[in-house]
Amino acid sequence: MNLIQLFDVSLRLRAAQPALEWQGEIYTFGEIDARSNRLAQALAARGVRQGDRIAVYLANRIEFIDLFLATLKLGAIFVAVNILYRERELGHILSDSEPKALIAAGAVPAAFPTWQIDELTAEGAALPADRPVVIIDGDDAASLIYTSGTTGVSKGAILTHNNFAANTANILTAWQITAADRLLLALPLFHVHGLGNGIHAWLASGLKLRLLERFESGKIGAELLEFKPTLFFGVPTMYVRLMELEPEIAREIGQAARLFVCGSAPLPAQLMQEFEERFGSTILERYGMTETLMNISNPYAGERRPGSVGLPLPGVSLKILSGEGLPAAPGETGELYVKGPNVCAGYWRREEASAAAFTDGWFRTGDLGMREADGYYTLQGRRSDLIISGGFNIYPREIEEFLLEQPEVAEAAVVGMPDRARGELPFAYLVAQPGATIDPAVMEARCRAALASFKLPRGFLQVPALPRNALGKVQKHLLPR
Ligand code: MLC
Ligand code: AMP
Repeated sequence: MNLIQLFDVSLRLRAAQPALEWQGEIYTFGEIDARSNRLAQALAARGVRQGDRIAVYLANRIEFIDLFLATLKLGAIFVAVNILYRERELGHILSDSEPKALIAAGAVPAAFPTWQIDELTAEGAALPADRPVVIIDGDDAASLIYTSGTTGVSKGAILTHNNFAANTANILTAWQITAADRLLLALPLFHVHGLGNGIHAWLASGLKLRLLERFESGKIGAELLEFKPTLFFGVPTMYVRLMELEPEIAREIGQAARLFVCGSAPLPAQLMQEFEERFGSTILERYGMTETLMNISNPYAGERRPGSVGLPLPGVSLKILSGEGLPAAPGETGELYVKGPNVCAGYWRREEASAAAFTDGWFRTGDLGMREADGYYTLQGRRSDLIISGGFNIYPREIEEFLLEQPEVAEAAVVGMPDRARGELPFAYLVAQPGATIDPAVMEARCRAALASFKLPRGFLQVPALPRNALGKVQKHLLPR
């Protein structure tokens, strides 16, 4: 089955029902279907064909959804790009995925053929709302989402229609999502949390969605009070921000809601407890990855265990291998491997990296964890030095490489510092070239211009040398945090 066939339970069967609230307007599922049909016609008129990549550099807005559906309807591949990316990061994705075009609103920080979304929408308005006739198989690629995996450069995880369909079916059943739900979505749509869970759960269940351009802590309380969602998906930082709401407001929001789901980074057990006291609702934590979509979730009915991510989702196989590559005993820490219909088809045009990511058909997550005797899984960190800040992944190596390009820098090591709200924040230790001095303000300005804002190191400390082991490898764990 392809995703459009899955979404037709809403797009066609609930055509007259309200589907989406966006900036005060209400759109029916039939309108969502028609808008994306027209946009698909406009894309086809510009030469987009099945298998082409369409890169999308947009903040959350209704046209993001139109483009996603239009791309799928043409059998093309949706390349979602983080709107916070700058020239360097965007340039890499464009040269790697070779899209037919980059679709944006306004100027983009890349020299690449760009189509303006407003022009495309206007072109589509003059075209019939007929759905393109294309045969799309479940194993066809639906989307490329860029991530660095456990090591190395950013690579496009190939997510097929079947991957997303399996994930959607799983979360609908696991979290009992139905057409009666109301979802307030403030997550960015360019990641699998917002797209694969938020948008797909909406279209496959027929629930009512209110989409926000982004999560703003000063406005979220009013949105929650007004829309009264039954369902909310967030990263831990969002729950930290929600704790700033007044107790009476929190209680009212909690009474209207049926379920708060949290993922993309560890949810501190204490935050879960404080949230429960304030909102009267127990957050359900789950664990996923770009390459695998959702793997493990606390149960809807049953114990939502603080500090644990719960039990494997239907069809998802998990194993934990200890340091020696042997199956870990209950309570023993090891690396998590995943197999199932949710796991991506590999990395776009990177056979070596794809082969390295799988061992005997099992995807190597790079996450460390253990299984308790009763089957609950607990995550305990990562094999790589990946930093997660506000739910956004940061690969220290990418920042280090940029810092090493600076003429006054001889050595660089970026580590994650603990942060109450964002989980971690990047921090740079630098060794200067002989005779040079490092000016933190200059470093900050250069990083700000070249990197997405969440990657900006919160400090640049010049040190005489980096701690290294006998083999010369930097021992990051010895750097003060
Ligand atoms: C954050 N910023 C944004 C933004 N989100 N800018 C534009 N659009 C957005 N959507 C920028 C801000 O400008 C600011 O930059 C900095 O990030 C912090 O923003 P803030 O306003 O101070 O917000 P804060 O309260 O810290 O909350 C940040 C946040 C954001 C939680 C809203 O980090 C966020 O949306 N995170 C979600 C990430 C996500 O979806 N991850 C899922 C990956 S998939 P400056 O320059 O002012 O500092 C995955 C798999 C899985 O991991 O399991 O789900
Ligand atoms: P991404 O590559 O952006 O999809 O991020 C995936 C990573 O986020 C995983 O490999 C985990 O390290 C982390 N992650 C996701 N959910 C959780 C969770 N509930 N607890 C801890 N880490 C998580």
